[in-house]
Amino acid sequence: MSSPAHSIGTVYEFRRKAYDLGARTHIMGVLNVTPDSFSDGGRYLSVGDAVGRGIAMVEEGADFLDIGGESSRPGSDPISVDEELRRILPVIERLTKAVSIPISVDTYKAEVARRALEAGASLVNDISSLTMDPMMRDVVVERGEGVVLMHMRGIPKTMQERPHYDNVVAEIKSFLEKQATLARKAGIRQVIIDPGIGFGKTLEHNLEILKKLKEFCELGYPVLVGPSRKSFIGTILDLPPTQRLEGTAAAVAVSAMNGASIVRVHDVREMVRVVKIVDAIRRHA
Ligand code: HH2
Repeated sequence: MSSPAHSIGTVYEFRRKAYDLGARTHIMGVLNVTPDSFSDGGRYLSVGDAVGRGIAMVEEGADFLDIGGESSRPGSDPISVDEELRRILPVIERLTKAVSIPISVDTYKAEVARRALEAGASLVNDISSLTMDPMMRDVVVERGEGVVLMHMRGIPKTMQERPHYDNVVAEIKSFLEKQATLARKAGIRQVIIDPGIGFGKTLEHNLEILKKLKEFCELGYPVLVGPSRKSFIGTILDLPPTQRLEGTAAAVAVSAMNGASIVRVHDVREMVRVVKIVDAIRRHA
């Protein structure tokens, strides 16, 4: 019997270019066009500033850009489809013309995803793993080039209220396997999975996920991880989001060493350097 890794493969295609996601650790640059994201909220509110930051991240070495219009930090409230589109569409339209790398849209709303894909985005990054909007699967099948399925316990408003798992890695792994199988059966060929650092997880849960990341890779899908500047780093170091660069670097290094195909980060220039070193060590015979 062939292993899942064999049947799925690591070479995906976006914007007519092949990406061997198993060959090295890829960098996804975060671009939040929001007033309230936990670490870069309010910084890229004008279209010009957001597009400029996107182009800068490509110059710094990003392989993907992830554009979000709604913060999903713990305790955050949803915004309307219209407001989310107003924030992200002009940025996606301009960035798809300005850069050649694939752009993903960070949304769980099918209508937002549909419009973003029409505007030139390739990938949908759905923090709900296609569970929050029943139309999302069809939108990705019809117009998308792939999907990121992320695990979240509950919803952002309440997800950090005493999250509990009997076995955090096994439970998340089995959820992601189920959602990925459903997505593939629906016709989504390019599936990426993400254990969802900080989404309904305690400090201990996040540490266990990063330490045992290889277990998620066993499912055969490329694994994406987003530890960047998150609160587990702040808790350990007692530092605010603006001072979590080294903590992020440590978490990114461990993720890369443990098999992540993509790391989702704010500090692109620095994390490109971190994963280059880790990948060189990994490849060393
Ligand atoms: N984390 C955040 C948002 N989207 N998507 C994936 N696939 N994985 C993640 O870990 C992830 C994500 C939260 O980080 P950020 O976008 O910086 O903050 P905010 O949600 O406040 O905009």
